[in-house]
Amino acid sequence: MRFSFLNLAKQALSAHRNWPEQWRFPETKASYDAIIVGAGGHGLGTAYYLAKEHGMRNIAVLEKGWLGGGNTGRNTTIIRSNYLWEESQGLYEHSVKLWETLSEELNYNVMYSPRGVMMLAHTVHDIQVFKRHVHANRLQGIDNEWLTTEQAKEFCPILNIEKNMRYPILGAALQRRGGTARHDAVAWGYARAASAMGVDIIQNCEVKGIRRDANGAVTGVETTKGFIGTKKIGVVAAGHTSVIMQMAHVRMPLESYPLQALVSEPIKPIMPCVVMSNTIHAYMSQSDKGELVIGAGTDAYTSYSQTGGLHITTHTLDAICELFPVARRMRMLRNWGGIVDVTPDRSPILAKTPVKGLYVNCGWGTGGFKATPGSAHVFAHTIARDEPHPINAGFTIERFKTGRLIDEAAAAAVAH
Ligand code: FAD
Ligand code: PYC
Repeated sequence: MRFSFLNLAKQALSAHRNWPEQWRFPETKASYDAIIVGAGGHGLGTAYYLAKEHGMRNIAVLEKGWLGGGNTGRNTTIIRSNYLWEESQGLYEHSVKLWETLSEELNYNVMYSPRGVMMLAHTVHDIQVFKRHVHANRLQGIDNEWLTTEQAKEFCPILNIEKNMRYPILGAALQRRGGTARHDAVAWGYARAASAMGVDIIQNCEVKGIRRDANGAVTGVETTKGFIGTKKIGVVAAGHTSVIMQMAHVRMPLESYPLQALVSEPIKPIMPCVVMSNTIHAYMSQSDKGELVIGAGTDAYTSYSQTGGLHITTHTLDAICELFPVARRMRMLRNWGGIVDVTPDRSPILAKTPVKGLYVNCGWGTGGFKATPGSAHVFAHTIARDEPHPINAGFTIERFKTGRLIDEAAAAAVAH
């Protein structure tokens, strides 16, 4: 189905059970060369690069809800590549470089804004960890620098640097090329460009089963719109990966948690950058619409709820009011949650699986938005060539058996 507002509206209406068959089940082909499960930024981007760089045009992206309605449309859009280990630096830096030219590439303004991401240190441990990251990044040619407390205040004048705070600010790590983008624009930009190359994007189409032949290779997916055949399936369904992989009897090292965020009423610009504090569980930036965008840590319990505990938000707002006293009289406009899937080493899985024809892209936890273009680019390579791109070669499922982990718990920058 081609990408147009009329077709999208038809698909949305087709969810209604009383519509005639031809409306409820708009044209899906009987089979595709590849099927991507999940129309978030990573899934749509994968379809785009499969079509553009690997000449695979007979592809479908299947989405149980609506395009970009998962974490892609629910996140706080922080982009950065200041991770610790070489594997992660390679992956996230690849992504930041693609962000820099993505609007031109897609002819769609994704509003990438490299306004700087500053991570606050409140303890001696924080200082040591962040300085280690600064050095590790600079050795790889990735920008990251250490700021004193006063320099941090100069970079973000609304920051409270009083010494009598609960957790005084002792310094900060700053990645100037880090920043933000517009979440739904990424999804729509990739969707439009993929569709123009012939990719089918099918909403209201939930994958309920994975069929395999006698040798174990995939042969297609059972969906709410019927069976669709394919020899290649890419699962890109953040938060729900374990459920889908279980359909092929693959057990994943993942846990799903709610993660939430909120925005204030819109105000004139007061904040020039992104500020994050893992230690006190809060981060903030200001959107181009003027809202203060505030994020919390994950809930303490696994769940598939897209809301999250209220006590988590109130804890975060306490921290925000202490860090930015100017926010104390602001009102909240709306809050929401998403479901993130988290691996034991807080790094993603981006790989082939033990099942022939089944590929998985998951485990981004609280931090996969920044990775959208880079992840999609190397995942498309992995699916098309049936082997990983050098950039994602280390992000296997097997590392949880061999012990060759990529521990990025400290770089996650959001409380887990
Ligand atoms: P999604 O956008 O979630 O797409 C997956 C899709 O799969 C969904 O649309 C879902 O409906 C679909 N699906 C699920 N099951 C099925 C099925 N059975 N059949 C068909 N479709 C299915 N990351 C950052 O880098 N920076 C941030 O600032 C940041 N902030 C965040 C704040 C919050 C509150 C949250 C929740 C997340 C945040 N993240 C952030 C993480 C980031 O949002 C995700 O890692 C990223 O968006 C994942 O993209 P995706 O395309 O893999 O998943
Ligand atoms: O990974 O930078 C990040 C992030 C910020 C907020 C949520 N995730």
